[in-house]
Amino acid sequence: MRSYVAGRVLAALTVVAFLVALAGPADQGGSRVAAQQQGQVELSLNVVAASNVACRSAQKPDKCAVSPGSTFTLTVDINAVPASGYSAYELDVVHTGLVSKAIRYAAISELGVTLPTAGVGTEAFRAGALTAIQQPPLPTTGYLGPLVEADFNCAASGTFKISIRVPDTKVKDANGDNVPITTGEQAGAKVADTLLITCVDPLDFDKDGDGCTTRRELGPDERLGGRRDPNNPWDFYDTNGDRRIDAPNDILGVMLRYSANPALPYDPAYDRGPSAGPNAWNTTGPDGRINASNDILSVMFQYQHNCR
Ligand SMILES: [Ca+2]
Ligand SMILES: [Ca+2]
Ligand SMILES: [Ca+2]
Repeated sequence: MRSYVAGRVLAALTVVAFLVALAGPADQGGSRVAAQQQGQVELSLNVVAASNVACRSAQKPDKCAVSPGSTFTLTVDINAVPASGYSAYELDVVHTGLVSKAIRYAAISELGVTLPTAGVGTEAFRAGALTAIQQPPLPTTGYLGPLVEADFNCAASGTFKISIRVPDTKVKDANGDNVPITTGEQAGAKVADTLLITCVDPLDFDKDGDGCTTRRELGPDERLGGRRDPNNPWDFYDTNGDRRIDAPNDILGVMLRYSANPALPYDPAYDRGPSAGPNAWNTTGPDGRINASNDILSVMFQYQHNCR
């Protein structure tokens, strides 16, 4: 029995070695346009929702806050694959400044042959799985969702970058050939996705990216950014990112783009939709027109509101 199991493991490693040998040169990369074409694999990083975590953007987080000293769980997800599916993957995830505590595979029956994970306790990890132990052509799967989970501790204060590194990350078709992975450039390296983790109290994190922390938005004083919604990015009328609302940049900027008689071209940064209430500044997203009631009045009501 033991030699049978050992034989199976060796066979798996042999197939993987064969697949890796087949890998050939890196994914050709290409422009954003090419990346959006069909037939590519899309991978992303996410953090499992928990009370000690807040992430910007519900669909695809790019920045998350985690309470200092607490643990969070990262997932590597596969979100899009070619119609013909895939037979194997190998992930190369770099997380400078953070040290993984545990790495687990998601229970996916179609990708049941998993490789031993590598990198626990270091600043990078590797994990891979395939559909079957046999010579190509391998069976394929169209599975979408989390592939791997990794636990981390936000021990230090600061902001840490996690990236899925390409070309060391590979996804294979039935013949063991690389399926192109959607990538972006980051500091000269190709990455399938990047996520920033800031070890800070989620209340002191600007979850919706409007310039005010969640603590400020939940506060009682609108002049300090309060009486707002920490999940509404449109309720602080800062048009230039300086985290306060003044006359020359914000109020004048909106007035000069008054749609009925514009002196400057339309820019969605200066536009808001109607207020969702109860206050004039609790506005919805751009509605394509800069008018008196939604826009000019709303920004004037926020004069000198300050989130610095
Ligand atoms: Ca905010
Ligand atoms: Ca807000
Ligand atoms: Ca408007």
